[in-house]
Amino acid sequence: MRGQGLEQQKKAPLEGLILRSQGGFYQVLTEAGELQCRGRGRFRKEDTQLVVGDRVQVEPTQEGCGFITGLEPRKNSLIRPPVANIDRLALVVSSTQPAPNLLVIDQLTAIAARREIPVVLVFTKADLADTGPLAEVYRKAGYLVFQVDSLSGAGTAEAGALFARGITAFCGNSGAGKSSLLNAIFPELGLATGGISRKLGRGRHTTRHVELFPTGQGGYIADTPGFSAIDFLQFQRMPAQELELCFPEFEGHRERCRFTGCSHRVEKGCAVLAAVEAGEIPRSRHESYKAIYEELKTVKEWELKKEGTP
Ligand SMILES: Nc1nc2c(ncn2[C@@H]2O[C@H](COP(=O)(O)OP(=O)(O)OP(=O)(O)O)[C@@H](O)[C@H]2O)c(=O)[nH]1
Ligand SMILES: [Mg+2]
Ligand SMILES: [Zn+2]
Repeated sequence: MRGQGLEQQKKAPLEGLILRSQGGFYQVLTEAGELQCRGRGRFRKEDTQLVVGDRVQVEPTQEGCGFITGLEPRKNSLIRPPVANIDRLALVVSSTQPAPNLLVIDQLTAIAARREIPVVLVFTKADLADTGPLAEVYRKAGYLVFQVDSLSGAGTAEAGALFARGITAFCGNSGAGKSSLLNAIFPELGLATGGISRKLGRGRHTTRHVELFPTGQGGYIADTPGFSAIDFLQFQRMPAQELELCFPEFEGHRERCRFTGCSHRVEKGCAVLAAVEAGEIPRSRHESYKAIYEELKTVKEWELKKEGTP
């Protein structure tokens, strides 16, 4: 009897947070420290994919190891980067080298809005280009914006104060400066950056996989590999008529269009178009809206069904 009790005690599942996922192994932070885990049961199969940020139940086995046996419902999730339960998405955008692609930024802000994930924008390389005009567009659209020079550290403290708490996923093109920004804010991370990798001859995509790093102040940050625009166009579709809900600056205007079902592209009496003309809605944002709308309109029903969680 006593032996059985001990056995049960030993097997009592622990609550954990997936910090890293690589090659079928998950590094899970539990009250008993970090455990290297594999999935058990349905988590071994491809249909329930576990991602970084997942809250899970773990059965410890031998020293430092365990099995994942349960998954808590997700608050939210992204497919690329594959991460769950984030408090915000930080879009890291290079103001130059590489030049910013506003359409890509606006696609990402729309996807995040669709998934009810708050977005902040960080414009990097402020030492090389004037980030002011870009910052103005996105402040006007209602986003929180930071302008940083990660090499000198200018502007990074303000951003760091926000990122210290909660879970922040960083997202942006390869070379945008995600790892450099994180190193400026959290020097103890020592993340590899483009400059270093070129010396090692590894080429693009310095960051290889998603990983949560503790900030030391209760929060976590996820450095993610750079992406190409295709990744999210293919995987995260939405009906074109619902795109207007993903542009926060349309609110207060789109309700006042003359026709219900107005697509805010060409219609007479469109209050969104009027706001663009009046300079109240940034023109580049509206251009992106139209481009994404056209793209979404061509999506077939079976493709819409693909929208979902990993
Ligand atoms: N001048 C200047 N250079 C920067 C700044 N931020 C990053 N860089 C440089 O830009 C290059 C790319 O930076 P990374 O931090 O590796 O970019 P990344 O977004 O992490 O790239 P991936 O890991 O490939 O996705 C490096 O050579 C950095 O030194 C900045 O604020 N100013
Ligand atoms: Mg990187
Ligand atoms: Zn309209």
